[in-house]
Amino acid sequence: AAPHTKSRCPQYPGSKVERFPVPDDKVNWSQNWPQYNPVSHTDPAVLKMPEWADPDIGSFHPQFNAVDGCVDRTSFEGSYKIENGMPLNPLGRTGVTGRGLLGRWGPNHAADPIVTRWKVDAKGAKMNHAVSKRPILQFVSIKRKDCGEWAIPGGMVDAGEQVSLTLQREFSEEALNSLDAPATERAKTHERITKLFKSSGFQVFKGYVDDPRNTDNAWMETVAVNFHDESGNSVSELPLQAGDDAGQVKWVDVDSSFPLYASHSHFLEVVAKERKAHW
Ligand code: RP5
Ligand code: MG
Ligand code: MG
Repeated sequence: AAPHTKSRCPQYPGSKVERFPVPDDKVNWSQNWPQYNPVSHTDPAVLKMPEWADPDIGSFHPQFNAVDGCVDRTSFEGSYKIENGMPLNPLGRTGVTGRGLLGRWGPNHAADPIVTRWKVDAKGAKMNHAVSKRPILQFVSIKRKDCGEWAIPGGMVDAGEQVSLTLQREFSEEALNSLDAPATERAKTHERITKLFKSSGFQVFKGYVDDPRNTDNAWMETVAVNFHDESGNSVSELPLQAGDDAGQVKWVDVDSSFPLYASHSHFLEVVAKERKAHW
């Protein structure tokens, strides 16, 4: 497969910054490339130092490749290199240095909850795909407000937060709009979905995400977990409502032709194969 691609998208998201074009054969840091001259970019929102962001390098000396206080700076991809005090993207060059829109130097940890059910007809019978003849899975997908792409309702692991909590919290915020719900309703929803999220789920992926926000010094990593509502009477019965960084939410048929944000399509392929569903 080609090395990270979305991490080399010509224009950096949310900006007018153009990445230094990196051809496939120059992505790997081991390729000597003296002409490489990437632009440095860190979004003003990050420089304002909200709680989810690190200070700029200089007086700031985080512990890379370690759990640094509440912030996990270890990478699922192994030990990453530090050059001039800055961590190097383990997948290679992206054409931009600095942090762009990402808060952390090095790995920025996220969690992706993939909530699925079987597609059924009016009588409740599983529906098979006309071509593959396999049953069709559906997953809860959100339309991201930042770029308008459909995606898994994932989000960043807060400092010190357990990934299992991030999975349920982000799903509740983005697909059930828990942030805007009154406390009583929020408690009810919490109770309804806790059973599904407490089931261990199927770990689909753990590692680097080919996210358009990645830079040479900051990148996304995730743990993607599939929670499957086999009988269709758990989350399937809850009304979906988009919230936080999600503009829309709906059940989407799992199918290779449906374009998704970052490497999310790859995660769904793994789920489809595991559940012997249509892909
Ligand atoms: C992707 O960005 C991850 O796979 C996850 O879905 C998402 C987390 O970022 P935000 O949704 O918080 O922007 O790389
Ligand atoms: Mg979120
Ligand atoms: Mg999100």
